[in-house]
Amino acid sequence: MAPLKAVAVLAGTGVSGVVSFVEDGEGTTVSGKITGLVAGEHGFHVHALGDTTNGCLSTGAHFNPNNLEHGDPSDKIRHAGDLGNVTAGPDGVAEFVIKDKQIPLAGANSIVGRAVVVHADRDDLGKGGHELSKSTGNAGGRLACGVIGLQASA
Ligand SMILES: [Cu+2]
Ligand SMILES: [Zn+2]
Repeated sequence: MAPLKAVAVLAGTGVSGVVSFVEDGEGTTVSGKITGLVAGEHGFHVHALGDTTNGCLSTGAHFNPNNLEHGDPSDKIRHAGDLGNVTAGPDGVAEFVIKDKQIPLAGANSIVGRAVVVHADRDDLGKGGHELSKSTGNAGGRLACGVIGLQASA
């Protein structure tokens, strides 16, 4: 089977980027570049809905097909959409490659048609002790988002 490919073009106020997804037999590789960020870590998730009619607010909560609490991507207890943080350098650019096994591009838990969101603040990965830690990682506002759509496979 040829790898499946998808892409999301992120748009927001002053923040933009492109995030690519490639699924092969090993899982999904997420690679991207986001510009216009404040230097430092920013929560990065797949949200449940591909609805941007009200900007990134209408993309819903973190994609969570197994009804678990928010966590670190390496945790057993996590939302499927929990991809941790991306880190922007002093130039405001985050470039990253993330490998994950919970975000397929086909099948019952496919992320195609959902959205990827980058946040204002660091995701505490469920461990911050804040009232929002176990739901959102207390990652703050939604800076930019994009709907994940299929791309021609390689
Ligand atoms: Cu999010
Ligand atoms: Zn989450």
